[in-house]
Amino acid sequence: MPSSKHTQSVLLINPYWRQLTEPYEHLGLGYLAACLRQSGVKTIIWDMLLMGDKAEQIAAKVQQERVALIGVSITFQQSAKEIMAKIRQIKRLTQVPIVVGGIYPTFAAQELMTLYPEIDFIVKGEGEETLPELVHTLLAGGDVKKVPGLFGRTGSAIWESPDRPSVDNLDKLPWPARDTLPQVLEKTGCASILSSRGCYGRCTFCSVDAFFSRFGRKMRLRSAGDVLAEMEYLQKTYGVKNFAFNDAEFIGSKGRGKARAREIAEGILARGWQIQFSIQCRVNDVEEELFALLKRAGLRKVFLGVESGSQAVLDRFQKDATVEENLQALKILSALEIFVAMGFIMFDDVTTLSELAENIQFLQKVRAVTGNAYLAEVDPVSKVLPFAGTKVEARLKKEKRYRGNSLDFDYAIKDPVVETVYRVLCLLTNFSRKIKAKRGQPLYREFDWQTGQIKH
Ligand code: B12
Ligand SMILES: C[S@@+](CC[C@H](N)C(=O)[O-])C[C@H]1O[C@@H](n2cnc3c(N)ncnc32)[C@H](O)[C@@H]1O
Ligand code: SF4
Repeated sequence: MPSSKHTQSVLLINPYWRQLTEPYEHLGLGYLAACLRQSGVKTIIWDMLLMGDKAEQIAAKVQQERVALIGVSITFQQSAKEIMAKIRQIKRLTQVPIVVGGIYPTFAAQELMTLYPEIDFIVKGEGEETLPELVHTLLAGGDVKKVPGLFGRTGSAIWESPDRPSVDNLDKLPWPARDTLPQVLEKTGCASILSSRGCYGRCTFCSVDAFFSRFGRKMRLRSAGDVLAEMEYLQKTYGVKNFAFNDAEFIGSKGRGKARAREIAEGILARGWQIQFSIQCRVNDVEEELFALLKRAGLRKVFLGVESGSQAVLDRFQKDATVEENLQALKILSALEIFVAMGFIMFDDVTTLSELAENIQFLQKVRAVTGNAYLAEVDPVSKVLPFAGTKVEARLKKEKRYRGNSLDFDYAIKDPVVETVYRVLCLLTNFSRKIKAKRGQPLYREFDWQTGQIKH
């Protein structure tokens, strides 16, 4: 596209969701912007939390920048209803074609397009190749049905083009655009970075596995060299000192994954960088020697998928981990003084009273063996959410126990006594959270990037 003030552009929106109060970098949109710009398309990122969430503000930008296509990301299924109401307003004011993408829209495309005529396209899977091809086809007046990786509509009919395989070699992708980084850094002190895509696990509740397995290899890793080069760029260009690795599974497979994690840690140490970083990983990734090395390199916080203190539940979730491995990982991380936030799912649709008791005993044991100083609190009312595309969703639907639609779903726990326990716990937890909020106390312990200490 020739560049002039009359050039048409694409506006990528990270929508507002009332549950998210802290800004973060939307790396998905950063990657899409980098690819669009590489293909010559002027691209603007609009983060509603940072720039404003009024449809009128967006409509004004659309007019000012001659926007030809609006792209909206739906990252969290629970936020979709709120976002769709906003999309409706934006469409009414602008009449510009709207494309939606993300893990949730990929699996709920038919439903979303049927309920919301405001959506013109949904990109299935990763958008780095599909979105630029869609934009160029639209601008050239070509046949969009020939673009792989899309849902679209012609009149009242919804069509779907074939899936597009994901980009296999992640090192070939441009690094994500960092338009919002200065503002995010000012507010949080931390930049995000993505060193892999997908996960080698197969948990029944997880939409990461469902999404990435569908379009290519379950898990892809960037090379350590490419990751270190991006980290260096972020330090030199933006003064970044704290990195949140966004990977759902930072370590990866036993052989290559662990070797790469080691290479990244050694690379940081060899360069003498004084940085801090956080990761997410599985319990069976946690080995003392590797994590001691990562700690020396700056690892301060781990989000760990513990999920349950009952082996029967771990097996039901296809977690491929044991209660013993859970305890062992927590012990190692606590001994290394690395802060841990546990992914813990207290309830699912078939939780029994004895499984609940096992969870409580397990959490007591965790406190005893770790000393508790480096652990965030567990949410007592966490419940499996049947996200679109997951095995849990498919089963609940098959058993006709899934209520509502993907924008507003619910299910009852089979055992009525457990269901009652869950409801009472919800009331008590909400009450105690309100009191904490009134007193200005944080709901959970958190690692504070600025001070390097745990906030109570
Ligand atoms: C980092 C992260 C966060 C960060 C930041 C979010 C972010 N977007 O960066 C924070 C900490 C805020 C966060 C919070 C939560 N998260 Co989170 N998070 C992630 C994680 C691990 C990585 C996100 C990421 O960087 N992806 C990488 C980029 C490249 O991918 P992407 O954004 O999906 O974009 C690509 C495609 O989807 C597509 N695409 C996306 N948008 C668009 C838009 C258009 C127009 C197009 C064309 C294409 C397109 O193209 C992009 C490029 O390939 C994901 C898991 C995952 N791997 O995706 C979970 C994930 C998104 N989180 C999840 C959840 C549930 C949460 C929480 C709600 C959990 C909780 N109960 O607290 C909270 C949020 C609310 C709260 N109360 O705090 C779920 C969402 C499930 C669902 N289907 O709804 C996920 C998928 C994890 C999971 N295991 O299921 N999260
Ligand atoms: C990225 S994983 C955590 C790190 C690592 N991949 C693991 O699983 O050990 C994300 C966490 O979010 C939670 N989670 C994901 N999908 C969920 C769902 N459908 N319902 C409830 N919790 C969910 C789980 O606790 C899970 O451990
Ligand atoms: S290990 Fe974590 S990211 Fe992987 S499938 Fe399980 S919950 Fe999802």
